[in-house]
Amino acid sequence: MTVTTHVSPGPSVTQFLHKNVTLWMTLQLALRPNGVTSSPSIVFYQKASQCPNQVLAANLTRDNCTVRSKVECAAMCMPNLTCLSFLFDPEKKHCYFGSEPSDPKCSNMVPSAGMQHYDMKTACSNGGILMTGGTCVCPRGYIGENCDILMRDCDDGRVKGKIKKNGVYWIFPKLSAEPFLAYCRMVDRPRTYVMDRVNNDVNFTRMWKDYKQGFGNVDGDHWIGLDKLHILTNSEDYELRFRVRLRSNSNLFQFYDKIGVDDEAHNYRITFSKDVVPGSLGDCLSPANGANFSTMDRDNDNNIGVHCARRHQAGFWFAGQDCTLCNPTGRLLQPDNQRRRGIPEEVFWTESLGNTVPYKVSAYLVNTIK
Ligand SMILES: [Ca+2]
Repeated sequence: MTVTTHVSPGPSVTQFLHKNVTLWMTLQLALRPNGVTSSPSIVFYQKASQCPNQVLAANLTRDNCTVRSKVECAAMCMPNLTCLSFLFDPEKKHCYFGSEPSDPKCSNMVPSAGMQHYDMKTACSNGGILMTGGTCVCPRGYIGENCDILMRDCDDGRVKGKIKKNGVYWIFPKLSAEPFLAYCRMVDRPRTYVMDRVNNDVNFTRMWKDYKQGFGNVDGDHWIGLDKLHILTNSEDYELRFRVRLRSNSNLFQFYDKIGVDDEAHNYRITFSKDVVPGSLGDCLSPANGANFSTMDRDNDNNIGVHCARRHQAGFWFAGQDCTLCNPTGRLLQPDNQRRRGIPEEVFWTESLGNTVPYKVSAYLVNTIK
């Protein structure tokens, strides 16, 4: 019998161990124990990361051989179809084989400071596909070695899940009761989109209910919804970034740090750091720091004589005598001459843009570097 074994955790094993996630062991058998040559097969074993310092309680068979390492235990477990897990006793150098894996809630396990427990990996969770090498290709939004967790936001998916492809993902922020869809751009500082207006095929002149729940196509023009924005901004520390694209295709940006959006009972009041650094786009929101959200059917602005949302045909954080310095959710007219028409309902940005009209508008959250 020729058994070639190698521990194959890859270069990031130290990182994994520090994070107490999973240790991978890859075994390759060139020859079956009965002497019959077969194509190499690979089985993967993993530590039950959800059950640290615990081992299987029952259904164990001890092998009396002395082994050098857990890799040898894995090599003995692998060809036995009833062996679904094993324990390695590093002190006595013995293997114990289990006919069951650890329960996800660790209910069939007992504490053990010394022994090490490994489960055979037979599949990936949540519809993930097991690839050669033991990695799982996870469905959108799922991350982790087994696709067993959903990413909290786009940044989480990029950093922990190593996801590089832009698109729509399920995210599950800390304070959310359920996962929801978000558009992610997986750039160096990943963006969780709040709104996108690039195709100009979705009407943004909408009522309270729509702005609350979100509308449009998550992979196209859309508004994520104020309830989700409230959950996101209370779950992590973010900067809110606005991007305006001009007809010339040049992009202009404005950032707002420490962004917070209150809940519906407080009219989705917006707050952010008072230290606003004017970007290439220019500051619009500063006069609205602390303002309520208003829509066509809800006048929550503090302008007594004017229903600002109706004036601007938009849903936004309007406040003060002038209602707003910009109107990113107004009517996107995209005129050929690139000039503002001068009507309150059109999309416009601040005086920093002069009469130049935005052609595309996006807003997204970027995680603050701690
Ligand atoms: Ca008013």
